[in-house]
Amino acid sequence: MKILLALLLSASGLFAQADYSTLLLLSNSQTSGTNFTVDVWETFDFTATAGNVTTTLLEANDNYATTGYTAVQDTQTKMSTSTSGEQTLINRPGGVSDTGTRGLAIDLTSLSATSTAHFNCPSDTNSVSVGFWFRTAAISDTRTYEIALFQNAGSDFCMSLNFRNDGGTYKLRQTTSDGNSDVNVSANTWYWLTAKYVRNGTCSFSVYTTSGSLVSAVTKTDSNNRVFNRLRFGITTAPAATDSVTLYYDDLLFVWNGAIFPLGP
Ligand SMILES: [Ca+2]
Ligand SMILES: [Ca+2]
Repeated sequence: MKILLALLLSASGLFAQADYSTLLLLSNSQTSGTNFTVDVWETFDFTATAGNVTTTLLEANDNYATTGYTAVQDTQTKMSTSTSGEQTLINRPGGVSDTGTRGLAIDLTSLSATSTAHFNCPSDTNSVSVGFWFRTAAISDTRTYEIALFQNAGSDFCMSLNFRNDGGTYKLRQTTSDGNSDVNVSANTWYWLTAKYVRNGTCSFSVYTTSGSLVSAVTKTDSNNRVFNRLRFGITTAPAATDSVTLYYDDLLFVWNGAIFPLGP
C-alpha cells in the first residue's frame, strides 16, 4: 500500500514533500502502527472519582515499570478519570495497541491547590524523555498552568511544560533555567506533547496533532545542571483558577534508558 502511494505521488508530481509525509503517516495509523520501546506507559484506564486517583490504581496501569519505579498519588482533590480523557496513540508502546477507554481529568473549577501525581524513576538519570496527550481548554485568566514538572530527588526544578492564555493566544510552553520556548496552539484541542530533559544540555520540546503531524519543535538549554529523578504530572502549582473548565491527559510515556526523542505518538 505504501509503495503504491509513493509511486502514484512520484508519478503525479503534484504533491509537495509535506503532503507525501502526511499521507504516509495516515497510512501508518490506519494499520497496526509502529512498535517502540518505553520504560513506562501509564494508561489511566481505571475508574476514579475526584480525589480518588490512588497510588494503587496508578501502579495497576503503569505498564513495563521496572523495580524501583513508583507512581504515587499526591494532593489531588480535583483529579479523576473520565471517558472524555481518552485519546488513542497512533503507534504501539511495547508492541501493544492503545485500546484504552479513560484518561486523567483535572477540574479547574475553584481549584485552589496543586493536583498532581508523582512518577519516580528507579534511579537518578542525566536525561529522560516523556510524552503524553493533553487537551487544551478555553481559559480566560492569563496565569501559567504548569502541567508537567521535571524535578531532581530533592524536588528542585529541572524543567517544566506549561499551558497559558497569553493575551488571547494559547501557548504550550517549555521552561528551563534559561527561559521559555513557546508553541502556539488552539483551545479545546488535543495535542501530543513530547519533551527530553538533558542535564546541562539542550532540552527538546515538540508538539504534534492527533494525526501525528508536527505542530512545532523547539529547544531550550539547561544550565541548572540537576540530575532528573521524578515527574510531577497534573497541575503543579496552586492556581486560584477562575475558569470552570476541565483539562484532560492520557498515555504518559517515560523513557529513562536511552531517552529516545521524539517519543510517540
Ligand atoms: Ca487511557
Ligand atoms: Ca489512550
